[in-house]
Amino acid sequence: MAKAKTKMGGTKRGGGRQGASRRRARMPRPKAAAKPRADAGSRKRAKPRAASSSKSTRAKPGAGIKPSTLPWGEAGKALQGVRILDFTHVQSGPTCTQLLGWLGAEVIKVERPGVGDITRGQLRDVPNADSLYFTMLNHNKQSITIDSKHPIGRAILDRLIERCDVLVENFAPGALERLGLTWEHIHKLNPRMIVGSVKGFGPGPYADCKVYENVAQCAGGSASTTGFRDGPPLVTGAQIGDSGTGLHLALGIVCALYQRHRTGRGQKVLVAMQDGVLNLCRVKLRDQQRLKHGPLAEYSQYGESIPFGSAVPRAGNDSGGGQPGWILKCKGWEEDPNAYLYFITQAPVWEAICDVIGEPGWKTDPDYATPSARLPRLKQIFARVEQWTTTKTKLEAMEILNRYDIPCGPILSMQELAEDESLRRTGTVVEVDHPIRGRYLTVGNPIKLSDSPTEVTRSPLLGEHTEQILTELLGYAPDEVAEIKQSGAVSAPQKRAAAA
Ligand code: CAO
Repeated sequence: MAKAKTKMGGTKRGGGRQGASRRRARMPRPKAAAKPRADAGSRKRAKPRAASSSKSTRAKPGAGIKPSTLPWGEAGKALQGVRILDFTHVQSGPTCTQLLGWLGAEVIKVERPGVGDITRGQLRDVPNADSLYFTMLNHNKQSITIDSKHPIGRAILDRLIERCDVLVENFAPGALERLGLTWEHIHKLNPRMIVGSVKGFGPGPYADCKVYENVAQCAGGSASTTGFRDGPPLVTGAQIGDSGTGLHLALGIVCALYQRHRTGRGQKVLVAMQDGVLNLCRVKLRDQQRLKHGPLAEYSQYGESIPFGSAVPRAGNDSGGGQPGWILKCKGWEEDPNAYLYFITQAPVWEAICDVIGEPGWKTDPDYATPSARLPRLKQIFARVEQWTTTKTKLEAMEILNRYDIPCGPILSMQELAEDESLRRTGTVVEVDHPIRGRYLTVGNPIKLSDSPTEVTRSPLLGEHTEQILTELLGYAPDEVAEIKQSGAVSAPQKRAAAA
């Protein structure tokens, strides 16, 4: 597999998840193929201690292990040894399992034969190649095709459940249970299994709804607080409903793995997209409560003497914190839709701001000298600052403002981010090779661990690892694999028809 290596911590070589999995693949096949490994998820697992013992609950997993003497970045990956059964599709679930894969987990993606994750074919830019939608969310995974509703497919899944540490799914509510994969069934097969789920809503009136990104943004409080006061609610480009929930789920899973060291048992981890979005909008729930005690003085509508209603209003480009900010035009704005800069009138650097924009008198003028005096005049102040920013490009302005620690941010386009050399150096933007689409650009792992460098490997082709997983991981003999293929449990319907 093509790898785009991303390093940090001063090392040039890493253990390599793929390498690790290849090494595992060469190990002799387990005798009694169906026998699960006893130490799923941890190579050397101490006997689980009774969770009720106060002594044991204080025990630190891994305490007593001597610090590795291997060079930084060469002591394996953070989640090495963790095997994920990945039932995810579209964006929220795949974000979670991709992240776990980047952190070193072995991720086995189960896909419907002949079809796969629906995003393989969505928004296709290259004929017959998996879409960027799919490739950019499914790095560092293997793909096995299984018809989960076929009895033999179900038997294969049971074997996988026995051998994995975590099952992750984001099916519609009830779909996993309809497949027969209830918590009771899974837990009976593998008491150590952690089951991570994304759903649109938590238990309650909407629990049965299917949910996509923008639905979650609307239901989680983001849309009602995004946009301009006199316009309709807006959704954001950041995928806080899907990717945001996937990130929350990944954290929950890692915590459950950690807790399992003490308890010896798995648990369910649920993140509802509405909850994930609301968590990201918590400052707006803060403001909702502040409203009871008076107007929100840092919102520009306060300065404009527009009364507040009973719910938090949309605040345009007002800064979310107590430091007033706004997006200002820069040189070239007439032609370039991204020639803008976010400018914050942070109180401690107010005097420097006055000097930079050429208004030294504002330093002592009682109408401008204090934050509270400025609040009713923010519109006028930003108009004056904009007179200055329109004489500079956004990067020139940033360079000057940074000299005085004046907080600001250029509005960077996707084109600029794609070409940004520093993001490529850190591995936040990486190029990956794909056998059908060729080289493409993707976002690498934004989480940098100094002892667990990330290697971004390309997304798998549909069913690319089916045979390998059946034989090497699940221990099926060649004649059994032939029978499985013949049964149609792992092949596309047209192949099944041909086989019949
Ligand atoms: N073999 C056989 N059947 C399979 C299969 C396989 N390998 N993989 C999936 N299926 C089946 C499921 O079992 C389900 O069957 P039933 O309807 O009979 O139970 C069926 O495929 C459809 O699954 P689904 O309902 O999850 O998919 P959908 O396209 O209808 O809905 C989505 C998609 C995302 C709306 C829904 O899955 C959902 O609400 N998920 C939870 C919230 C979520 O993650 N949303 C984010 C999506 S990204 O924007």
